Amino acid sequence: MTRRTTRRDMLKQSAALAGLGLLGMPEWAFPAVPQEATLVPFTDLPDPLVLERTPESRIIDLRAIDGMFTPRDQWFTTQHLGHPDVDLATYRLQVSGLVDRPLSLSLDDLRAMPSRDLVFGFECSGNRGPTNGLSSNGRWRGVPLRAILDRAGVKPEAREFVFFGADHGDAEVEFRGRTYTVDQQYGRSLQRDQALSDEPLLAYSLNDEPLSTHQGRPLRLLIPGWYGAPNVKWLSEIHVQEDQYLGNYQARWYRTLKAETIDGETKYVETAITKMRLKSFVARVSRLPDGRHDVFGVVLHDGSPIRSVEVKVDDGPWEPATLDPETMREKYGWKFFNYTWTNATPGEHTVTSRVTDANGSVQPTAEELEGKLTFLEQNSQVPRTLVIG
Ligand SMILES: Nc1nc2c(c(=O)[nH]1)N[C@H]1C(S)=C(S)[C@@H](COP(=O)(O)O)O[C@H]1N2
Ligand SMILES: [Mo]
Repeated sequence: MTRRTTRRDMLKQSAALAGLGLLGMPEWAFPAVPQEATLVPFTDLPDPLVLERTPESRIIDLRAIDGMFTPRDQWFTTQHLGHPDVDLATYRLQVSGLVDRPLSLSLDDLRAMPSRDLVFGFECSGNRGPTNGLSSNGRWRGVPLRAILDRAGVKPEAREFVFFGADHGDAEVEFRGRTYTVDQQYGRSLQRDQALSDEPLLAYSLNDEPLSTHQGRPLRLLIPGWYGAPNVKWLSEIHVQEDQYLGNYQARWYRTLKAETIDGETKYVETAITKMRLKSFVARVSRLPDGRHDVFGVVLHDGSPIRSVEVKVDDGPWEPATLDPETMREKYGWKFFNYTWTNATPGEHTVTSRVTDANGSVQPTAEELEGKLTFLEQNSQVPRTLVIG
């Protein structure tokens, strides 16, 4: 089942979005697409663009973003082992291993605990341009992980906190050139200081509705500022142990191999997929009635304050873009930016964005990322191509 998004659909959508613009926010008009604005098609996307939309996975169409929060039924979604059957009536979250009081919590038990909201947008670590549609933003609600662990009482020797989903299935384990296909449960782990920090959330709702099956009903782990993979869906067990957890989706499937130059010497390093690497991308370009063009885009990051977003047309200078103050209020949400392109000439152009954070990290170019051999964490600048008529 795939959904075709034709250019005509997109134009209809932009007209539908326009009504919202009439609410009028003088400095930041989002969506900055007035009624008469027309989308300029990207030539780096096939037309029509066919985005994967199966019952189990969904890639979002960035050109259709029409608000800060991605609606629950449009959130991007993916997983490795399909959707497990979870019976909500008999569901229990088990907390086991190195704890003083092992727990078995029903949904009612969880809902009776103090809850907290979290605005958090994330992307799959495999997300990349030009579609970049494995990303979304939402308002989640749930119980802080810390509260559950405090209730269980973590023993002093506990080092590793393993989070298992209810999903399992055949997966490949490679060892010295041989591959073993064995049944595996989806699992991810956190170290002690990460697990006991105040940040991780066990979420049961998204945008004020219970999680859908896609989002991990009834309960998922969320680690603000991190990539998608650690946000374990259909959470069924938290196992506390001393040894390092080496499951497939922790130790092998999700890692990055890259060359680093240390004291003039090239070293190859392997790192785990944790915090999101600073990324921005142009999501759409629309022609305004007065002939100017609006460049609208998105920033994804680990929650460090954003210093600036800049936009460049062809090989011109980097020009400052405007960050949307509403999205800037949320530490872990995605951020929107706008740039008004005033003197677009007919013909082919590229439009590129780059983001810089307060730590001085600058979104790299594709060339700067060449030393990264594996494809995850692809956060390079994406030059979008289009033709002005
Ligand atoms: N139990 C479980 N949780 C999982 C996965 C999975 O396969 N099983 N996939 C992870 C990956 S790789 C991503 S990108 C996110 C996707 O979350 P979403 O479907 O809510 O967008 O879920 C993560 N959590
Ligand atoms: Mo992912």
